[in-house]
Amino acid sequence: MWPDDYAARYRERGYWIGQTFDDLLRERAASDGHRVAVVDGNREVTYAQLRDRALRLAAGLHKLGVRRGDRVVVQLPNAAEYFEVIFALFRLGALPVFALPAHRAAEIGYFCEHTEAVAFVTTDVHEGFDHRTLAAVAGKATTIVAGDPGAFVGLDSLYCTSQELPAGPQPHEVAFLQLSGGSTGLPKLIPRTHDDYLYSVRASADICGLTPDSVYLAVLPVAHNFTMSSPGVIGALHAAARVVLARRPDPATVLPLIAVERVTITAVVPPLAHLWLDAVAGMPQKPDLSSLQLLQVGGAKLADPVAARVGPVLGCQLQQVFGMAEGLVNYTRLDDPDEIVQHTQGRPISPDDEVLIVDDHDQPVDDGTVGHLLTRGPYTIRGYWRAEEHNREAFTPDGFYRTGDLVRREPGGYLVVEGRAKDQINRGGEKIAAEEVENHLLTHPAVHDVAVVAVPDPYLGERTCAFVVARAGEPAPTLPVLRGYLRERGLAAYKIPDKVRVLDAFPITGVGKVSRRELRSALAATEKG
Ligand code: J2J
Repeated sequence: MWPDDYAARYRERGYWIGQTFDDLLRERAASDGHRVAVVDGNREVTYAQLRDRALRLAAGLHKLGVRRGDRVVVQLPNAAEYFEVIFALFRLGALPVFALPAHRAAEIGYFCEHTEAVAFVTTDVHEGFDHRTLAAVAGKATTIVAGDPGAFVGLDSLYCTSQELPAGPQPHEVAFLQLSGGSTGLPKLIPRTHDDYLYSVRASADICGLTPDSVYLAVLPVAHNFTMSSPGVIGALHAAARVVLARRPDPATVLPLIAVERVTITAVVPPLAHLWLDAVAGMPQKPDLSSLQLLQVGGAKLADPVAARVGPVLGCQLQQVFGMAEGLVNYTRLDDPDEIVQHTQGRPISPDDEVLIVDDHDQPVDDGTVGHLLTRGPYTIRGYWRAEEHNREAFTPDGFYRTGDLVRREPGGYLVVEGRAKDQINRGGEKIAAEEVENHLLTHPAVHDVAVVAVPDPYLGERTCAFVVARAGEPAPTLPVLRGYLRERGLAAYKIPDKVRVLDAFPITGVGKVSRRELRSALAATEKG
């Protein structure tokens, strides 16, 4: 948590206003109750209905034993229930732990165990996968299912007639646990408070020009920090705007939705922007995208040629967003010149976001020189949840978060992302911690040693390659064998390596570590050859 003098300053400057998520929805239901908050297919939920259903669900969850401070793993697709569940938990002061729909037994089991979750809320079948099977790894958590519950508790059965609820949480308390992209063996959890998160949401809504007439299309998973807060679905609710949910991100689903719902703003990762641009450019009859004002692109570096096509092909403005679930979010501004919008990843939200760019010895570098990005501020965490040892490495003694990103600063404080120092693969915006995948692969009998690295990819930006040293006397493991093995271990599909290369030994750096750089260039050389 923030030291007292910082907390006092953030309050004095009007960033932390003492609002909880429950306050936000209550205020919106009072001022804009009749307006539509969420559109999910044919279903429309008004602000008043959302508030009413969230309270009834809070009562049902309370009856089931969910209490203030308890953790609840939430894994839901882009559906209206998501909002009812999270606002019910916010009302109780129970902490949602935001899992992604792509997560499988390995991740869900870990989240439930590590957070000692009392409940696991998921869906029945989504994208061909039966999420109810994950109940097997939920441990002590009660499995609650939206849709057909099978043998488990049905979410529908929990909406009680309104009843007295105990006092809710305080604004300075942790509201939820968000997931870190991570670079270590096990995913880290990010504790965000009502005060700090809602500040970033309000400021983001302002920067992105949201008004009650805005229509925000949620394309990426709603629980991802970008979709949730930059300004995302919570920003839209803050602005009394309308959230439209896309069940899938493909052009065939999304383009008609934009036309019919008169969407004004949406957020995507670079490969999706690329896909939409190609789809629209190739259509003889252009879809009606006249309502779309702003396409936000973030999560991974946007290539210059793609950035240049957004305006001409989609007829809307581009905004680059460089953010992280740990806090700091940078935006290009709506009135910035094209030069800045197309070639930088924006500047921080807050005048009190402290940005340091340093060399390998933590010494500041000159503007224009690439260095490690460190940051501290009114909505950037000071430590991961229950991860004392890791926190000593991930934060400086004076509380700066080491983002692991390599950036350079341009005039006006605009940042350009130049690379990464952390052992992470950014596969089209989906983050993969190399060590997490390595630890799974090391349990395979034919694997003696392994290093997982990013390899460049024209579409996704990066893909994953596992370099493997085979165990003596064992047949060298192949890509299908290792992929099948990881799937069986219940690892999310996006973390499963795209390539495998078997080596006799690893190149070693001066300090005795496996040289990932040499592995990457060896792969680039063999691919060219
Ligand atoms: C290059 N790298 C980027 C960008 C994120 C808004 C937008 C994105 C996220 C997000 C988010 C990048 N160019 N434009 O939470 O609120 C890489 C960096 C960063 C990491 C964070 C938000 N935008 N990145 O992507 O927690 O490496 O958040 O440190 O998933 O993504 O990942 P994540």
